[in-house]
Amino acid sequence: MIVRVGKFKLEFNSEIELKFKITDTNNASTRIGIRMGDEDEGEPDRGFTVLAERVKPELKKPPMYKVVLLNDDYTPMEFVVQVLEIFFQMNREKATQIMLAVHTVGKATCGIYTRDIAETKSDQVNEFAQQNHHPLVSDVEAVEEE
Ligand code: TYC
Repeated sequence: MIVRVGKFKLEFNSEIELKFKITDTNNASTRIGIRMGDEDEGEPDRGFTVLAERVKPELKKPPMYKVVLLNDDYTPMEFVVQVLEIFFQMNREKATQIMLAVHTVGKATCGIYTRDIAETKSDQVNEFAQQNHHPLVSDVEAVEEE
């Protein structure tokens, strides 16, 4: 069997089966390769060496965004609680707690999502408030990366 890899031609007298077990620990992965002496570079032919190298994971976590609810003087508390129940799947107790945090502190986070989901949720809340003639506004803020 002849296998060409770039400028190399690998010739095997009989088929060789190579089996690799790659164990992923701590989100790191291992890259396995085969290195052969490059005779063009004056390296002797010593068969091949198996190399194993730990590499960083290629997938990065996506940046996350908070949907933040802002206080105002006119939106009824009951309406804010309903918004939190409908758009953020909170139960009444949690929704009341977040509504009161907004009322006393000025703003509070209702949920953390990827960018598209955060923007959609915020738009839905703002549209729902307008349809019901309340000045309630939510906004999207980037979560600081570690
Ligand atoms: N401050 C409002 C009131 O006293 C209640 C309120 C809470 C409004 C949270 C907006 O995001 C808000 N009726």
